Amino acid sequence: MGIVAHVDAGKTSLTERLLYAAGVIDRVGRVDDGNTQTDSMDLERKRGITIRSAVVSFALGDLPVNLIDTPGHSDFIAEVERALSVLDGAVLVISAVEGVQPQTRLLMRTLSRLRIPTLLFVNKIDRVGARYDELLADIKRLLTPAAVPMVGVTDLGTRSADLVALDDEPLAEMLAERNDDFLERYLAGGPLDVAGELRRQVAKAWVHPVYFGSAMTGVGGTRGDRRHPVMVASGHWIG
Ligand SMILES: Nc1nc2c(ncn2[C@@H]2O[C@H](COP(=O)(O)OP(=O)(O)OP(=O)(O)O)[C@@H](O)[C@H]2O)c(=O)[nH]1
Ligand SMILES: [Mg+2]
Repeated sequence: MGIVAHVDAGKTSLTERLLYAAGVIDRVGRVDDGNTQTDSMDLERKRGITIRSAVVSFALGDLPVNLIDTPGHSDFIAEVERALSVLDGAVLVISAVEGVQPQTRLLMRTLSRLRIPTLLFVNKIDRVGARYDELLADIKRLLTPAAVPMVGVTDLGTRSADLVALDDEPLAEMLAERNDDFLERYLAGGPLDVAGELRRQVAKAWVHPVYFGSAMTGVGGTRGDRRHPVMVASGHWIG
C-alpha cells in the first residue's frame, strides 16, 4: 500500500495514524516533533519533510501489510516512482485546504495508467479553510470523474470536524453506470451488494472512493453501518 501526495498533504502523519489504528504503535508521533516512525532519518526529522520512501510492515490478522510512506517533494520523485512499481493499492492524499495540487494530478495520472486501485483521502478537515463540495467538484474535474464521496463532514474547518454517514444512492448509481448486471438489479429495486460491487470496481481501478478525515485529530474512516473497504493489499481488502 502506498501513501502518495503533493508535498505536505500529510502522508507521514496519516501513516503514523494508520500504524496507531492497526495497533503497531501505542503513541502517535508528530512530524513537527520529529518522532514519527517513517520520517526516521536525521535530516527528515530536523526538516519535517520526507526524503526517502519508508516501508512499515505489520499483520492485520493473517494478512501481511507493507505500508509505504513516500516523499512529496518533487526533488525526490524517483523515490515515488520506485514505490509505484510495487504497489497493490494506493491512497492519494489531498489537503482539504490546498486541494488538488500539481503533484496530485501527476500522481493520479500515473496511478490510472498503471491501473493501481486508488482511494482518495482528503486530509486536514480540521484546518481553517477546509473545503468539501468545492473540493469534490475539483477532484471530479481535475483528477477523475469516477470519484465518489464515502462520508459527509460536520464542523468542517474546526478542531471538532467529524464525519456523518451519507445516503448510499449516489454510490449505487455510480456503480450501476459501470456494470450492467448491477444496473439491472438497481433498476428492478432488487437486493444490492453495494459493498461487494464497490470492492470489485475499486480493485479494477474503475472507481475511486473519497474519504475525509484528519491525521491530526484522528478522525477518519466511515460512519453508520456501511462496511466499505479502506485499504487493499495483495488483492485482499481490509477494513
Ligand atoms: N491541521 C492539520 N495539520 C496536519 C494534518 N496532517 C498533517 N498536518 C501537518 O501538515 C504538515 C505536513 O505533514 P506531513 O505528514 O509531514 O506531510 P507529508 O505529506 O508527509 O510531507 P512530505 O513527506 O514532506 O511531502 C505537518 O506540519 C503536519 O503536522 C491534519 O490532518 N490537520
Ligand atoms: Mg512525509
